[in-house]
Amino acid sequence: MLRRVAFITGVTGQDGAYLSRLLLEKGYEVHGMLRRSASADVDTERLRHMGVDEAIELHEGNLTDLSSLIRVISKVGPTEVYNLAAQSFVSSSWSQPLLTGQVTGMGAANMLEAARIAAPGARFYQASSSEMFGLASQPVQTEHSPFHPRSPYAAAKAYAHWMTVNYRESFGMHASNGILFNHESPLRGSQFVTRKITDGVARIKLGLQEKLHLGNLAARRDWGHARDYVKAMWLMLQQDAPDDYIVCTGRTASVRDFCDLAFAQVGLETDDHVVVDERFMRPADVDIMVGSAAKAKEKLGWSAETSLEELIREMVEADLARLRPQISS
Ligand code: NDP
Ligand code: GDR
Repeated sequence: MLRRVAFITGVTGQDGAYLSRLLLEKGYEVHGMLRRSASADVDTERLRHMGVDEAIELHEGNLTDLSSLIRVISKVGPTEVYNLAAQSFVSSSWSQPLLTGQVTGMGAANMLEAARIAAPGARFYQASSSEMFGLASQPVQTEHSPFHPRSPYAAAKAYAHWMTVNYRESFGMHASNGILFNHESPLRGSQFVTRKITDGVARIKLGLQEKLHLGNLAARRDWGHARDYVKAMWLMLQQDAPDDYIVCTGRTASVRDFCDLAFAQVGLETDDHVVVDERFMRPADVDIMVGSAAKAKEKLGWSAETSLEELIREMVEADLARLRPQISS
């Protein structure tokens, strides 16, 4: 049988956990990169939650250290490389703009170089982002819409995106960009607004907290489920030719709408609990983001399977289940 070996950077993040499980189910040998930290147990929590921590092999490395990338890729010999690692929190990209540039932008260039040198035949996936559209000049974003990044994070992702296109055109690499819109799950980091809301709703319901402090409630996003979106990543690398694809639901909702749905699930009201707090406002925000996944549907046969209501229900239930032991002990 054909050898199928995947190497995933950012394997300890939300998407890394879902993608690892998907690839293992498909019979892949899965390797991931782990950056050293003092809290290694916490780092692999999502992989444990998915039940895949024992099944994948982890290698130490860092996106900013090209030598580590070359060494690990040479050792693993991947047939597919998924570059998911990034400083991915938009808000932090204003307080750490240079680090964000080095990891999210230059880190992707390091990965392209490492793959070109150490695994030239491997197919390459770059985690591009809808944030690149930023101050959008068109109501619905397509693969042809112009970029207007609104944060150091988005500017770094735009560089990584064009480097991926450039390596495809310059060296004939099978390198594709997945321009993914916001996607969430119970494994979403708790700083991101959706998980902050579902965690807050669960805490308030269980009497562990009274108020939820949020920033811009009017911001609108196109929110899908990470479980659906990692399927699109894999499909991109199964195509004969590399290309760039938007992955989204096509539906937009505001942060306020998300709150209303999440609070309603536990019989509570947004207005009784949410406090608008200047600390969570951004120097520049993306006011509205919605895309068209028509190309992904046509070429990859992909479309989002989980509705916003289903996503919110799953996230609130997971946070309630996680927190309940705290009130009974
Ligand atoms: P997470 O923030 O959950 O995960 C980021 C991962 O990158 C973690 O594994 C983290 O490791 C790792 N990482 C950070 N810095 C480095 C570094 N210097 N070297 C090596 N690894 C590093 O992100 P998501 O899973 O949500 O997203 C995956 C990718 O997709 C990211 O590139 C993100 O920018 C992009 N994206 C995400 C979208 C979304 O809505 N989720 C939408 C569009 C794009 P550690 O665990 O040690 O912190
Ligand atoms: P985003 O996600 O910036 O879209 O980036 P985030 O959930 O952080 O913000 C979404 C919107 O909600 C508003 N908001 C708040 N955001 C946070 N984090 N905390 C708050 O309290 C709050 N209140 C309101 C924000 O202003 C914003 O408008 C995510 C990341 O996963 C990126 O890596 C990815 O590229 C993009 O999605 C697509």
